[in-house]
Order: sequence, then C-alpha cells, then structure tokens
Amino acid sequence: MPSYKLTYFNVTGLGEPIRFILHHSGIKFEDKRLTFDDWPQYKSQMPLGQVPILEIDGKQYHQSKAIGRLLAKKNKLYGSSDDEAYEIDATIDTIEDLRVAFSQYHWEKDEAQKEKLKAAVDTKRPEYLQKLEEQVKKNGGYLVGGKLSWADLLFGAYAEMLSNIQESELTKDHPELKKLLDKVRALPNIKAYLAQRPKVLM
Ligand SMILES: N[C@@H](CCC(=O)N[C@@H](CS)C(=O)NCC(=O)O)C(=O)O
Repeated sequence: MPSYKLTYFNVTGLGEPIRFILHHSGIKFEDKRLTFDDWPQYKSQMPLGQVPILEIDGKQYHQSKAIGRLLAKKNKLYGSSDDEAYEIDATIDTIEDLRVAFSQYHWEKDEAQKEKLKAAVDTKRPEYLQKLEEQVKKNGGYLVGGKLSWADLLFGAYAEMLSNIQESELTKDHPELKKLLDKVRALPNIKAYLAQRPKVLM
C-alpha cells in the first residue's frame, strides 16, 4: 500500500480538493497543515517554493490541478471517455478562473484596486455560476457525465472559501449547484472528514 502525505496550509484553498479526493477514495494520508509562521523553513524544500505538495512513497508531486488529475485518474473520478475528461478539465478551469478572481480581490491591500477587483468578481460570479448551474441541470445533478467526478469534488471543496470571501453562501441563487454541494458534503467519507477537520483559517 503506497504511503501518502499532503503538505498544505490550514486553509480550504488549492489543497482542499486534493483532501476531498483522497478522503472520498478512502486513501489514508498524512494531512500536514503548516502554519504561516512555519512556512519560511519549508519553502525551500518545495518544488517552485509552493504548496500543496503531495508525496507518494516519498516522491514529491506539485501543482494542485496536476495532482488532482493524477488522483482522479487513479480513482475513477475523471470521466469515462476523452471527451468527458475534456469536459471535466474545462469545468475545472472555469471554477479555477472564478476562484482566482475571488482570491485576487480578497488579498488585495490597495483599496482602489480592491474595488476594481470586486467589480470583476461581481461581473464574473453570476455569469460563471449560471453556466455551471445549467451544466448540472443538463448532467443529471453532476457537473459532467451524470456521475461524480473530481470537478464536483473541486467545486465542493472551494465553495466554502468562496462563500467566506463573499460573506454569503456561494450557491444561494443557484438551486442545482446548492443540491450538488449538499450531495458532495453528504458523501460518507467527505461527511466524516468535515466532521473531524481541524478549524480552518479560511
Ligand atoms: N499553481 C500552483 C499555485 C500554488 C500556490 O500558489 N500556492 C500558494 C498557497 S495557495 C503558496 O504556496 N504560497 C506561498 C508562497 O508562494 O510562498 C498550484 O496550483 O499548486
């Protein structure tokens, strides 16, 4: 049995979809959560000086989406055909674009620039969520192919942070996405993980 270790911060950002895939797939792993104070001593050990990093039997894997794809392929969460895999990739890119817009807004310190970034989020959010809403409606309650894929898990993992940033539930105006989110959070291993997860910083 390979050994898995995920190193990331105690937040629900780029590492959280990886945690969701590992938990959902029943893979035991060490969930190492660095503090921001500890980070300087770890940075130089990481490829590109960033996290998340997944280690499988001591080999380091970097880049969160590449790690997600690798795990999704190994655990049948990457569709049933090349076309479905493409749909999953495109959906993940769409959700990631939205996450980046939220994140840029959230971390911006300059007030004038922050206003501009908020306007960008306010334009992008309804457009992107509506597209995803229609996708879920068309795909029998999932984002792609009528069954669970890592696109659903990534959406479920990011929704909490995006809701925290906008200070209201991300899916409040999108009933299909809300149902999807509830479904992901009710998956037995995800539910158990969320129930015992340490209190996250965001
Ligand atoms: N493209 C990379 C981005 C990784 C990234 O931006 N990681 C941030 C945390 S979310 C980080 O390590 N920040 C600390 C630093 O750059 O010193 C990925 O998807 O893994």
